[in-house]
This record gives sequence, structure tokens and C-alpha cells, in this order.
Amino acid sequence: MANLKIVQGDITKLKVDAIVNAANTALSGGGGVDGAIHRAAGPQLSEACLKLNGCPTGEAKVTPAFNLDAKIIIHTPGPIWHGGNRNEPTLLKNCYLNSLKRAVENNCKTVAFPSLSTGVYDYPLDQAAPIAVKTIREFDHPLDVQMVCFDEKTYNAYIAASKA
Ligand code: AR6
Repeated sequence: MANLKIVQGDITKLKVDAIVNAANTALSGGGGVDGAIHRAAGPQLSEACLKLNGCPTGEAKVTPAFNLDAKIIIHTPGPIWHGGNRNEPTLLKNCYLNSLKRAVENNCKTVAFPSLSTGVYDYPLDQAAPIAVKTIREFDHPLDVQMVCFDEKTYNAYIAASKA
């Protein structure tokens, strides 16, 4: 079982083996945590992402972490919320699961996630948090995983999900 810790902070400042990025399917960079990770990692990250030819929603691809204090970045495009009837819960679960698999394949022991899909992609926090918590906790490898919540509202939602 993976061990889950919920913290509040900036994911780009963490010293962990793998940082997960809430990417888009083009892996072209953007706003939110994606923009922050690209700024902190440096311009080489865009070049590395371009070579990957995009990534389908729910899957996960790896690049080096360049100037970040991590070994790798795992890029996963979360689902855009359309009301919940377009397979959003399964796609969100797949983002967490496939990112954890990439971490294990790359011999990572410590992984940090942002709150996937709950920013620009509008996934309701109270529905996203339980999916994240359950998928991480049920993952059958001894990883140390941090959910890094940028704001207090997000932090409170993940704490509530972890206690439910
Ligand atoms: N550290 C941790 N979390 C952060 C940080 C940070 N430095 N900055 C923002 N967040 P979002 P999405 C939080 O919109 O909904 C991009 O343009 C933020 O407060 O970054 O999956 C991509 O290119 C929120 O709680 O990701 C895609 O097009 C969470 O990260 C699209 O946005 C996720 O918000 C992806 O949208």
C-alpha cells in the first residue's frame, strides 16, 4: 500500500523523486500548476515534452525534471469536467494510477501530486478528492505519496476525503 500525506504548498519547491504535472493532451504547457512547473524546470522541459507527441487523457508520460529538485516529471492530462457523464471519474482515477505506475517503473520512492483537474478543468473538488485518496491508498507498492494542495480550500477537501 502507498502511504499518503496531504500537505499545503507549492509543488515546484518539493524535493521528491517524481513530481506529477496536471498537463494538457498536447503536453504544450499552460497555466496553473503546469505553467509553474515549466517555469521552474526551465525551457528544456518544453523541448522534452514536444518530443513525446502528446498524451491521451488519463495516461501519463515521463520527462526529466531539469532544474527542479526531482528526478522526473510525470505528465498526466486530467479530464475536463463536462458534468460527470463523460467518463470523468474513470479518467481521473486512471491519471493517478498511471502516474503511480510510471513512478514505480522509474524506481521512484517519493511522489508529489497536485490536485489534478480541479483548476482550469473544473472537476468538482469534493468529487475529485475521494478518487485521488482511494486510488493512491489502494496502490500496491510502498511509495511515499504527497498530495500538494495549493490553497486551503483544496487542502480541506483532501483532508476530509482522507478521513471519510
Ligand atoms: N503547486 C501545487 N498546486 C498548484 C500550483 C503549484 N505551484 N499552482 C496551481 N496549483 P490546474 P487542471 C493547483 O488548473 O485543472 C493548464 O493550463 C491549482 O490551485 O493547474 O488539471 C494545463 O496546461 C489547482 O488546485 O490544472 C491544462 O490545460 C490544481 O493545481 C489545464 O491547465 C490544478 O489546477 C489543466 O487543468
